Amino acid sequence: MQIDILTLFPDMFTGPLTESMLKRGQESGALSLKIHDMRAHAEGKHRQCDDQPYGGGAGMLMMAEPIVKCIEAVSGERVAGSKPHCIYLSPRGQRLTQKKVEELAQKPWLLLLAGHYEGIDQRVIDGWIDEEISIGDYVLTGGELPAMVLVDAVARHVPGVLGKQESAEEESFSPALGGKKEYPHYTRPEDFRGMKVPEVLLSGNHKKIDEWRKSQLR
Ligand code: 4FV
Repeated sequence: MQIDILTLFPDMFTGPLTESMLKRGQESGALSLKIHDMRAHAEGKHRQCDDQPYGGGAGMLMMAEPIVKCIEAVSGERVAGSKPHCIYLSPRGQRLTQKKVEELAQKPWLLLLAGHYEGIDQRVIDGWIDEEISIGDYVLTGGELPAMVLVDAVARHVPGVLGKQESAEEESFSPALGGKKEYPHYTRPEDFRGMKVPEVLLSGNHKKIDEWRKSQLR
């Protein structure tokens, strides 16, 4: 899977997308993450990317041109005919769920647009965005963190990203658990400061362990 992220703050992605699972996913070639600075596509010596909202109101808006020029530059990078599935992260979007995550993980190419300030010119959404997605009903300073959340959640379902010992199968919200929140987990030591591991988990009786785990789903 290829994921292109459009942002005015490319340095924000160093760290979250370059460690652990996402790092391994890129090294294995299963995942290709590219960060694009939209300011590089802005006109004029000041490379202006934001301006005042028509109709007045507080704050600034991201202008359409730098965004669209960046989308077109990125979309044009691959074989003709194939285009990325374009997502704008915004509080007005549909809520990101595990179901949506697994749907997006089937796509070969995603383009994530991270807005800033009060948002972006609506004409970009109307003309170039396939869907708006929200990570929750609260307002952030930018779409960068939501983009990272989406990349992390989706990448786990891309074959070759999770190592063998890691599984996205039996976990919260997964079909394997009927979409429920997963059961409690324990590891060594058996006795941690007097707090014991439930006996059934030490029994080796996998039927009883499964029954107990089913009883603990939320
Ligand atoms: C957001 C969210 C979010 C709104 C204005 C960025 C901010 C600023 N995105 N889920 N919640 N975005 O708060 O996705 O441009």
